[in-house]
Amino acid sequence: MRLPPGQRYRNDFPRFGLPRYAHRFPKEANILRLEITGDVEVPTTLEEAEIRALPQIEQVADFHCVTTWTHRDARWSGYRFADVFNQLVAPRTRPESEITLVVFRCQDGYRTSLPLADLMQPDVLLADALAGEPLSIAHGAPVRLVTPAHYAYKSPKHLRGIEFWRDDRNYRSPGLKFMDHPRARVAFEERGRGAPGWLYRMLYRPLIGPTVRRFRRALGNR
Ligand SMILES: Nc1nc2c(c(=O)[nH]1)N[C@H]1C(S)=C(S)[C@@H](COP(=O)(O)O)O[C@H]1N2
Ligand SMILES: [Mo]
Repeated sequence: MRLPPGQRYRNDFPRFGLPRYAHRFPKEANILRLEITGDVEVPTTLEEAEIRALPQIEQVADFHCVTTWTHRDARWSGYRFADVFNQLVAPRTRPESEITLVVFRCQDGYRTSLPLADLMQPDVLLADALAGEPLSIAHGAPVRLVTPAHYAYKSPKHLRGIEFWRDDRNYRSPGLKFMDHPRARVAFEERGRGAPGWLYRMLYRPLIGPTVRRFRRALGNR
């Protein structure tokens, strides 16, 4: 598999993210449950049994952080986002409102969004296992999104809720606007909004080492 523009392989799979999330951990890492809100008929909670009744998918894919590191061949298992939407959510959305934007809320306070159309691709999973083991705290317990065609900041960990909206008026990104591309597709090097790919590479690369160490230390002190 060819490495996308500006990416480099790393041998390990570090715990990573915006520095401010290094010291925040999920409160309910063992409970599989998702709050569904937004432009839906009535807000609902998807319980573990409902989610586990969906077809189980296993998938191997490279994992691309926007700061330019790539972890090769991550083996995820879980459920297709499209199955979750079609079988569990769509029947509960308001018929007059067409959903275009999905917002993910995490137990550590992180959030991100993607267009619904991007999430309906068959490689987008709600993953609850990595390399055959239940997700660790480091990698997103109890459940995370995995979307290999997008930079990993669009793969939220420790999911708590998913919001389905007609437009983007209820979403504000957790970082600077400059850092958040609405789609963030790896193949098109959509690292952020407003600046060319090479500039993000140059700004982000020096942050990898310190960020990996900060996240590792925080996990060790937990
Ligand atoms: N809840 C949550 N999800 C998150 C983040 C975070 O800080 N908190 N960081 C994002 C970023 S920038 C990256 S690169 C990946 C890192 O995933 P990993 O810790 O499993 O390597 O998670 C993404 N999802
Ligand atoms: Mo990232």
